[in-house]
Amino acid sequence: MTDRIKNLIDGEWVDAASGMILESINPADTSDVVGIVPKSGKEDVDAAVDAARKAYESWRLTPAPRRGEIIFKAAELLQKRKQELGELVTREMGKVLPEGLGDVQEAIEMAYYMAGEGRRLSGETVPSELPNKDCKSIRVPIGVFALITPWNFPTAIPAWKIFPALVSGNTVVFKPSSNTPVCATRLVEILVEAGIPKGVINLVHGTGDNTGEYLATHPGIDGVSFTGSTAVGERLARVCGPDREISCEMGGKNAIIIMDDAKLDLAVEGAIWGGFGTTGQRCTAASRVVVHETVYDKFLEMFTNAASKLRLGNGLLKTTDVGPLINEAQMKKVLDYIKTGQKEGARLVIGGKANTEGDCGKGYFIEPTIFADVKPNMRIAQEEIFGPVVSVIKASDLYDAIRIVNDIKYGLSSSIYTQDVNRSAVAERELDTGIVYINASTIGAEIQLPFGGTKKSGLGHREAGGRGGALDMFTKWKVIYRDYSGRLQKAQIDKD
Ligand code: UN1
Repeated sequence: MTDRIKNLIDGEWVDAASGMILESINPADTSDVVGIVPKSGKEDVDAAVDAARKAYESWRLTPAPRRGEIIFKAAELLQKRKQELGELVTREMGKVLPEGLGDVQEAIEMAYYMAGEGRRLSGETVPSELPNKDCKSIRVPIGVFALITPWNFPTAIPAWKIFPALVSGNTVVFKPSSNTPVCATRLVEILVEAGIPKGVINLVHGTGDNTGEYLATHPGIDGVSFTGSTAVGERLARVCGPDREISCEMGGKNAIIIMDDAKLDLAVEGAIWGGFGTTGQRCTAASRVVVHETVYDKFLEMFTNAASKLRLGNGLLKTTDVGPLINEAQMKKVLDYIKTGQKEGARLVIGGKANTEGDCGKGYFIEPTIFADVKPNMRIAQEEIFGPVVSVIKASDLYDAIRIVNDIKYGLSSSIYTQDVNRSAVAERELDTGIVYINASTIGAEIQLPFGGTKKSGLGHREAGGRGGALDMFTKWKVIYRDYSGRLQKAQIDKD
């Protein structure tokens, strides 16, 4: 069944003013059209921004606990519909069903967490230097936010942005990826059902270069939160200029270090999950594995053996371990990187080609691919591929491994497998990434802690929860001094 999707503008579900449309296609079976969605243009974005501006005046004054209650209701609705929404994630994006359900679960967790923030959003009260005077800092909303999200977490990443933006008192114009518009629409429908007032969230479908960039640079927008490639994020930051808030969560080239004392079985499982989970299409994917030379051959043999058992297919089937790539362009990009790796002299040990056998011929499938003897400076070891391709690199000791992991333009996540507490402490201190895992893979961040990276992996504020997380993205600080002495008191001057 094909869903006929609309934009949501000022509480009304509407088509694009131009009547233009886009199709959302199931990447595991390209004959399955998941949705037909509006291809929005300037007029649609203008109307959405206007609606959000109007709604901001009452939403910012709605008590935060009340805003949180709507989000709590949305969490309950997401929970109730988890199965149906998880299946939709798999159908529209391709990841295997347990991961489709995990995508929805991440949104549920974020919704509960941010609903609670409605009763915190805490600032500080501190004593004043002067008598009969008090001082406090409070968080205030920023205004109207443009939220631009990718396709690899079609429910979770929108939830990471929408819930904290709304609980903080901002209103929103949401432009999801044109690859996963139906998942995005379901999430917005749930917020409507949960009682979000009209205009507080507006949804415009369309492509990044037209709709997304026009929205981000719109004069009625006060802040932008974007997740996607480093190239697009940096471009947006440039075109947006300095007069609006912008945070971008961008690329990664994450690495697992495997030391000679690691539990190899566990490390292999972590490398498989990090490298081939979500078909390698996570910004946290473990696309490099840096292995201590004494266990290098053994690890490579075990890793290759485990990868050879992975079954490609439609993610809705229980027998599938690895789903498709999102679209033809992405498939071509990954195949080009595989060719580049071969030309650079890396040793292809498994995979390396598209799979068009049987039902795989209906979609965009590439065999899980491992390159061995990769040199750290090769392009396949430096650039984000966003596909099921892992580079295995040899290291002589812990410091050599850390140097290899850090010697890259990205800094999102990293991991080390070791049984030695001292080595893990050194790695924790030295790895220059926003997230470090010990004896776990590079994927699977939890929502109650800040998410994001160093260097070209992130710009602006971190996402998700906790101190230093999304509330910093979606609020600004205001400091209030109240003097009830009834006389002029001069800070710094009235001091004997
Ligand atoms: C992403 O790939 O863009 O830590 C986000 C993880 C997930 C989020 C990934 N919780 O892998």
